[in-house]
Amino acid sequence: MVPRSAGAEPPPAWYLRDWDSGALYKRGRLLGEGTFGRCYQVTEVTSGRLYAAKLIPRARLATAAIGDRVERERELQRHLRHRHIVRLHGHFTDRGHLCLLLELCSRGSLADILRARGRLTEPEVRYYLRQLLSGLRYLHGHGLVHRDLKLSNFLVTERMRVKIGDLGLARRAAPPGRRWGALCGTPAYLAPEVLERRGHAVPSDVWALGCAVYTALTGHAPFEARHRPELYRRIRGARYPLPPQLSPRARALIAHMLDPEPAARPSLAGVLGHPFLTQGFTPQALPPRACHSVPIFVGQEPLRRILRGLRCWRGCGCVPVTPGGGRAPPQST
Ligand code: 9ZP
Repeated sequence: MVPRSAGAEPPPAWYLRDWDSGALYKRGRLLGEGTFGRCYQVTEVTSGRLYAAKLIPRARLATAAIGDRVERERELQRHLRHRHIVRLHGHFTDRGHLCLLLELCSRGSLADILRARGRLTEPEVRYYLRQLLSGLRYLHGHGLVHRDLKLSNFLVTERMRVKIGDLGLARRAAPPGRRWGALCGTPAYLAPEVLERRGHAVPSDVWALGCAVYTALTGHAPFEARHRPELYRRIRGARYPLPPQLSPRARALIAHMLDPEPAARPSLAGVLGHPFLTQGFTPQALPPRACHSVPIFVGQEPLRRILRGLRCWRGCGCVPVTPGGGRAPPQST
């Protein structure tokens, strides 16, 4: 007999029905495998609205750990409303699947973009980081820590805005003196205090965000090792290489966010006010082609003013250049 792995689960039906509201959803393409089930693009048949649906086989929900996580994600996200946090639009069960209807971010995750690009430029990282900080300040302001910040949880919308997703591990920040002890999250981004079971508080989110900034700028994670014990030794000692291609301000920010002592790390307001964010050029918008290739910015005055007439119609500070060297015509989206 062939053992049934997660991948061998039968696909959900072509149509999914929310029997409470009567809404019918057509299943579209597979977006990827989430932690507990497959994710599909779905269309609400009457309105034509698109969503990202997380379909979790009910058999898996019976496992206490998964059931709890899904329940928590549902409960947390129901009350959260912010332009940089992925919205949960609703949930229902149909033929053995729990379906979480989430906001569709049609350009995939920053991890997908990084895979296509190798690494991102500093202006782009400033652009995304500002939005992520805004979403994270909202979460922290609601007394929540995310606990699994990483590039694959940062989702990019059609209009190139970034949103924080996957709140399955998010929890209420523990009161001072009492911190959560469980070891969870992505191993490479675990903060030293989390490894030492001193709990995950706001500074541990700042650490993970620092790891994400480093990864976006260099194309690889700050802490890498073939085996877990070595990885954890490096994290505990905060031993990582700072490649010379990084600007002094980027290095300074990373070093501050990756301070082994949680209390020494900057607050989110501190990150926002860091010279890396306040002094470099930050585009107002990014062109969709930045998902695949390096955007060209004309960020320096007075050249910027001179070339204003040449600027991209999106107002993103990029100069649309066609392969032939001429200006690209405006595209419609
Ligand atoms: N990715 C390939 C390049 C590898 C995609 O094609 C792709 C396309 C997407 O939209 C068309 C997409 C993700 C990947 N969209 C999307 N994914 C989400 C998501 C929203 N939008 N989320 C909302 N909350 N959590 C996330 C999560 C689960 C639905 N994801 C992705 C995580 C892995 C697969 C889907």
